[in-house]
Amino acid sequence: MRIVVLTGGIGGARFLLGVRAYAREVGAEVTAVVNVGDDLLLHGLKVCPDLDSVMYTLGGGADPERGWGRVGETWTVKSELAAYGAEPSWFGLGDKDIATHLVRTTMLNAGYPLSAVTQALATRWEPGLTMLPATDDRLETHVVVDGDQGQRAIHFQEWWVRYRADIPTHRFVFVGAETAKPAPGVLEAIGSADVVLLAPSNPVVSIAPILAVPGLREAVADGPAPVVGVSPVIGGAPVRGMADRCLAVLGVECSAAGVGGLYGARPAGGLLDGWLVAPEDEGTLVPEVTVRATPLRMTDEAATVAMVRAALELV
Ligand code: GDP
Ligand code: FO1
Ligand code: CA
Repeated sequence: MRIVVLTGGIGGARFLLGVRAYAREVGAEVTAVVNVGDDLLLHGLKVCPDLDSVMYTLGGGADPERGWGRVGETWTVKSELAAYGAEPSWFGLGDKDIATHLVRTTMLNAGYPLSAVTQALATRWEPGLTMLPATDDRLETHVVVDGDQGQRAIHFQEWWVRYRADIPTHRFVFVGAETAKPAPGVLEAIGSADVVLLAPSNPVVSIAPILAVPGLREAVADGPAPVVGVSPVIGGAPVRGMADRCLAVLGVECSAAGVGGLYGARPAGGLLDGWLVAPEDEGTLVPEVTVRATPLRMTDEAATVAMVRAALELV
């Protein structure tokens, strides 16, 4: 059995812990197609937050409280940069994390594509599944906000971390998406999958940038595998993070029905065959999609495995 998961960072990484455990039980192969829209170049270093959240979480090196970055992190470089007045001061790289970015940036500068670099980094962390960036090409989420002289676009991280998604916002732009190509192996994985799962990731800034890579949405929507999504919204609120603010920008209700409707039904040109919602959202309707309610809080691996099983039983 082959399972493909489209995923962002923290929520997706926790879901993948359950997918990996399930896959080990039944002998399945897992491929995670990971968002790169959050990526940024900082102090000359290429930082890939969602890839790193997945890699550190599956490799047992993630900080469980923060969700991003390394456990037992120290911040010497950050405070030295601050002493120089180096900007941006609103985004901090940990010392251990910086080693990852140094290796990644060195390899990228030597000409290796991000997918090859990701594979190389993963030899240390042994995530137990194949991690593929959605694309090797530059694809960055920018956010169009109100500025002093009309609208301006800022990087997603500035919007998310500096402004906490709490400024007048018009839209998201996936810079580079038009000419991006799916990374090697992505279309093949989707085309030979037995099931495609949409992790309970942020639909607007984690899943949408993956689907914005030309050919990728089509591969999922028109592919042979059934597609099941897991709601990141429970009882009208994201479990953590600011997906509510992202959905508001699109004018989509922050609810399991809202997110399910945003993905849409495959027969209606959308993505979903099945949609898993929490018991709090029992009765959610998404036209032409099989909806089932089951506990969706990823409190531990067993709870997450149960979610994965429920997702697979849906199709
Ligand atoms: P990010 O890239 O680090 O922001 O992480 P993702 O996009 O992969 O996941 C963020 C989403 O995960 C948020 O919208 C949360 O609501 C969702 N999430 C986090 N924990 C849980 C959980 O236990 N259950 C469910 N259903 N969703 C969760
Ligand atoms: N999030 C913050 O809120 N503040 C930070 O200073 C910060 C630094 C950071 C460094 C590396 C990394 O991989 C992630 C980091 N994050 C930080 C998390 C990240 O900004 C976002 O949560 C994600 O991009 C949204 O998925
Ligand atoms: Ca993300």
